[in-house]
Amino acid sequence: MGQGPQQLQGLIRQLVLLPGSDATPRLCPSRNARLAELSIPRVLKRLTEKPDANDVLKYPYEADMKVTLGSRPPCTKAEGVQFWFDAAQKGLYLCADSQWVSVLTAKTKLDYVEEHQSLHTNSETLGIEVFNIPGVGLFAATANRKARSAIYKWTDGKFVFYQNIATHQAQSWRHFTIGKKIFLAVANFGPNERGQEFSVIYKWSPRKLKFTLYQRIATHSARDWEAFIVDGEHFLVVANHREGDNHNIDSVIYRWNPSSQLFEANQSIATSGAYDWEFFTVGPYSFLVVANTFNGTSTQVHSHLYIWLVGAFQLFQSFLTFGAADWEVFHIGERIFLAVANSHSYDVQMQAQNDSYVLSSVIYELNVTAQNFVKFQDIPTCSALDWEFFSVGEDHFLVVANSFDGNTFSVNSIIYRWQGYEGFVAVHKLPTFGCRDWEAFNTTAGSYLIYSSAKEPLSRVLKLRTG
Ligand SMILES: [Ca+2]
Ligand SMILES: [Ca+2]
Ligand SMILES: [Ca+2]
Repeated sequence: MGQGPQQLQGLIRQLVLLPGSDATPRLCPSRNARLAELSIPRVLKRLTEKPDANDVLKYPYEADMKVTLGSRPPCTKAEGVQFWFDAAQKGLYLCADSQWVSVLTAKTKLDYVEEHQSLHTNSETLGIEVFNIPGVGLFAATANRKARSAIYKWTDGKFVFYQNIATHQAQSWRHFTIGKKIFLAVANFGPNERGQEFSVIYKWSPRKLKFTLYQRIATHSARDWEAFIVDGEHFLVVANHREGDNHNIDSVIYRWNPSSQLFEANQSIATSGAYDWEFFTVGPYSFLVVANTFNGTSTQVHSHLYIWLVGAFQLFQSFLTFGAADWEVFHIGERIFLAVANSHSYDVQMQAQNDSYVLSSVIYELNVTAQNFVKFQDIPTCSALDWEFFSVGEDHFLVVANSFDGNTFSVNSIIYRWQGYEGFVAVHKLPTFGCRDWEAFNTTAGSYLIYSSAKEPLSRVLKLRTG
């Protein structure tokens, strides 16, 4: 690979490059050089996989194929098959009928992140919800520990303060819509000034251009709201964490009553220190999964997955979890995964041996034949509180909120990249402090991540560098 930096001719199998030994950084010494280095072996890997019947890879690709790396060579009726890999654009072209035809167009690749904005918040922030109001803009609602939580509006490429809302140890916000109505529900962990515990649904007023109080719902140390639709009906479910010292209480599903225009209790589900609900569908089936954190003596409890059958959610599968704080569902192609964030292994009886924050969080995959989720991958985490899945081009990523290792809140959160049969592989470390929640979002200017800190009044927006 050392010779001729502009043009290299050879057989395609000679192009399988070892990481770091690749000449493309010298071909295009730009700050994007690493991208070329990343993408060549991937492109070639696909090339060497079994060819699709209907694509150009049916050509015999060992014997007579020539690859040119570098600037565009002439495309003539040369003998054999001629490819050109455009290292700058990361595209692979085939010479056919005297024309270069794109074979594998370069896809957007992630070159990781850069600091974009330090968002100073009212107080420490737990959950962050990013949402769009059509015709108005992009917003972020932060669930702040102290007396009020804030809503920010994306203005000139940054989040700018927009509205304060009185909350009580707010844990998370959930945005949802019903028809044209736009709502935002907050999970209040603490009681109000009069000792009453309520979580509150706010509605966007198109006239005032603000969120205004819509409905209060009695909750118990609420951690999370999830909004979803089943059979055309709108629902909300709250994660009731505990009532006094009792963690084994009901969480409640509420159904939107179109006549009263209010949410009404519809089904109660027994939970143990419920922390998070996640709704998803698989084909015609609707599922709801709860993260159970603690039963009063142990964090080693089952978290349960429910399926909607004949008008109610019924137990479908149970997972042993360790202080489960978040479930994240995501799709990669046809495959469906569920990731749990395990935050703490603790058991009153085995306290000394067993109190740990450094433990595995688990990714499960739906096995359609067996009709259940099976363990796909263990990922070591440090008191994981959130998983966020996002995609860049054709690549898929998970970022984990690592919050605590038993000694310090200064721990790295990690981005993992989907690498097919290798599963998720750690590709990038991000120093975080008491990291609580990650959200991915897009604007016309690019893709971003935002994360909150439950330990300092500072959230950060990161811009994804893509090439
Ligand atoms: Ca949730
Ligand atoms: Ca999540
Ligand atoms: Ca999140």
